[in-house]
Amino acid sequence: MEILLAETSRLGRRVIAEMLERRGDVVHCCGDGHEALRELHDNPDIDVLLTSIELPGVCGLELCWDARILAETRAPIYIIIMSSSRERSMLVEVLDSGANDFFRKPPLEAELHARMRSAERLLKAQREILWLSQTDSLTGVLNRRHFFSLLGEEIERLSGDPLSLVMLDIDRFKGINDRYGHDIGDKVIQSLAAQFNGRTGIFGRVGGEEFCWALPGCPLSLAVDMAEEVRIAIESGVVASPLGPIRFTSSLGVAQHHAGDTVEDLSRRADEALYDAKESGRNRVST
Ligand code: GH3
Ligand code: MG
Ligand code: MG
Ligand code: MG
Repeated sequence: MEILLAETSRLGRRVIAEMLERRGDVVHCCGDGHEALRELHDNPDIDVLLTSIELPGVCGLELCWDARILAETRAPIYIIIMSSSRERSMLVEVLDSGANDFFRKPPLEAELHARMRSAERLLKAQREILWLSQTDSLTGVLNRRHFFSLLGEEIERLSGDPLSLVMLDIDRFKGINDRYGHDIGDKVIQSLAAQFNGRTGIFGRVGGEEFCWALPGCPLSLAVDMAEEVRIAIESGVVASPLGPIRFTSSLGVAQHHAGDTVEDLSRRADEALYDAKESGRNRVST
C-alpha cells in the first residue's frame, strides 16, 4: 500500500517507516500537518493516512477531517491516528473525526503489520463496493448512475470550454434478439461497448442498448466527426454467432452544452437528436 506517514519526530518517523517498508509498503513521510495536507491532496494513490495526533501546523484530527472530505471524491482512504498520550478521552474525538483505527506510540511491529492487514481488508471491500456501484456488469463500462454523475461534475467544472454529448442506440435491436436469442444480443451489446476502448471521453451504458459518450473540450462539429467515426466502426464490425456473422448499425444524436444547461437539458437535446437520426432512416449521426 501507499502510506502517508505524518509524524514530527524524525526518529519515530524512521522507525515506523522502516517497519512498513519491511511489509513492502511505499511510505511518504511528512514532519508537519501542512506538508501532509498538501501530499494528501496531490497524491491520489495514498491508501492509508497514518498520522500522529500531535503535529505542528495542522493537527492530526484536522488532517483526518480533511482526508474524509477528500475521500468522498477520490479512492477511499484508511486513517490511523497515533498518539503518545495516555489520555483516553481523546479517543472519542479521534473516532468521531473519521479515523478507522488508533494506537499508542511506539507501535510494535507485529501489531502495526496486523493493523495494516486490517486496513487492506476494508479498503479492498470498499473498492469492490465502489466498483460494483459504478460499473455495468454486462460490458464493464460506467453504469447509468455513475455516467450521469460524472457528466454533472464535468458540467459544473465548465468555464467557457465546450462539451458535447453523444447518445447512441442500436438499430432494430429487438430483431437481433428475436432472430439470434438474448445471449447473442448481449454479445452484440458487449461488442459495441468494446468499440469505445481507448477512445477519449467518458462512456457509459445508460439503457439496455443505449450508450452515452461525453466529450469534454469538444465542440459540436468535432463531436459529430467522432460520432461518425464510431458509427462507421460499428457498421463495419462483425459479431460471431451460431447462425452466422451478425452485422448491425446504430444511430447517434449529438448536442453541445449551452451555458446554463443542466445534465437533463443536455441529455434531452442529445436524445432529440438521436430521435431525429432514427426518424431520418437510422445508421446516421444527427444534431
Ligand atoms: P430502434 O432502431 O428504434 O432503436 O429499434 P430497437 O428494436 O432497437 O428498439 P429499442 O431501442 O426500443 O429496443 C430495445 C430492445 O433492447 C428491447 C429489449 O428487449 C432489448 N434489451 C434491453 N436490454 C437488453 C439486454 O441487456 N440484453 C439484450 N439481449 N437485450 C436487451
Ligand atoms: Mg433503445
Ligand atoms: Mg434500439
Ligand atoms: Mg435536431
